[in-house]
Amino acid sequence: MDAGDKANDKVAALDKQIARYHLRGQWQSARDPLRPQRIQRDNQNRVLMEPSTSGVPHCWKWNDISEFMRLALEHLDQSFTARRALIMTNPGLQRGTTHTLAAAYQVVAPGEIAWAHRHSINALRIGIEGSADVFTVVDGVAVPMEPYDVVLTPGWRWHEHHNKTDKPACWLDCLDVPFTLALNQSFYEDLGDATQERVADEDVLSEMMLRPVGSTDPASKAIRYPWKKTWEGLQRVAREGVSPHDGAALDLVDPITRGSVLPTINVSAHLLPPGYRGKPVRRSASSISFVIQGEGTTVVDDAEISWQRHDTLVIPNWTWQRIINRSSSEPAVLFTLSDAPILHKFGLFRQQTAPD
Ligand code: GTQ
Ligand code: FE2
Repeated sequence: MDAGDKANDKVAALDKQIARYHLRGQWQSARDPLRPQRIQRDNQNRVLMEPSTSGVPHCWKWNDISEFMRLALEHLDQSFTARRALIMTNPGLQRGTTHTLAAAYQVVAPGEIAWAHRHSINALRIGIEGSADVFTVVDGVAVPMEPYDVVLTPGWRWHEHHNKTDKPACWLDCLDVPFTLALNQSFYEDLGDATQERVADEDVLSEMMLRPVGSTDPASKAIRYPWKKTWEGLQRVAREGVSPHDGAALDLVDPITRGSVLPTINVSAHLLPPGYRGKPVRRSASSISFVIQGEGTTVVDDAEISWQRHDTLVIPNWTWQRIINRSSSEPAVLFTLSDAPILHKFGLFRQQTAPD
């Protein structure tokens, strides 16, 4: 036994002793305590560590989803749960679509009301099948959800959903469930009544223009981003210039802060011209894309994900992606929902592009 072994024995004994005091020596992990899971060397042979990817790339197909929504309508009593939603669980995660965000397709039967509740979790919806008679009531105001409108229910706002048509209505939900649960900050309340008392739109408008002295609330009351405006904006951007990575792209923003629509979720719209081939990019943010029209392929690390209208695909954090429009005649259009606002707030957002 040499001196080194003796020292090791002493360290092992120390490890055991301190464990009884709920302590762990930093020296116990062979790797750095910062514990990123990908260890590499940079071009000067220095240690370079990166986070692992949470979850895997995956695409949920509209063909499957629409059939399951039909069955959910057939088999589920509306009072069974507050919402009839198909939550997309990432095949590589215990919960969530990404490690921060959860997306779901939600269906509401003709004449049905999904009762009023509120939660600290932030949520938004993208209309798929709907009309002016499909609406969410947010803090007493009815907000119509037509196809591809984006409707927000920021944290702790009362909301209930109505379908006053004779056909099932559906939309895509996106919520910051895994993020809020990881912080153990999930608060929830039922209103008790199915529906809220309505307030006049004018009251809300005047609230938007006036702010009590001393109030620091920077949040605007903008709740609805009509598709018509988004589409006009996309076409304008497409004429002005197309990004090498994201097609013609624009962010939906809060009209007062000019920041993301929700504190945790950014919404961007993308138009890929016919034959568009994006260059590789990777971001520390994770994202979920919903296809509005067209057909394409997103190459994520080594996986090729083909998508078409109303499919939803997930791009995990820190994976290389490049996006391709497979059609040589039709544009492809997508919404992308990302957790980038969380990362920006803490100075953690990173983006890398590949050399040509
Ligand atoms: O529509 O209020 O997919 O509260 C999950 C939780 C939708 C909603 C979901 C919800 C909602
Ligand atoms: Fe909700």
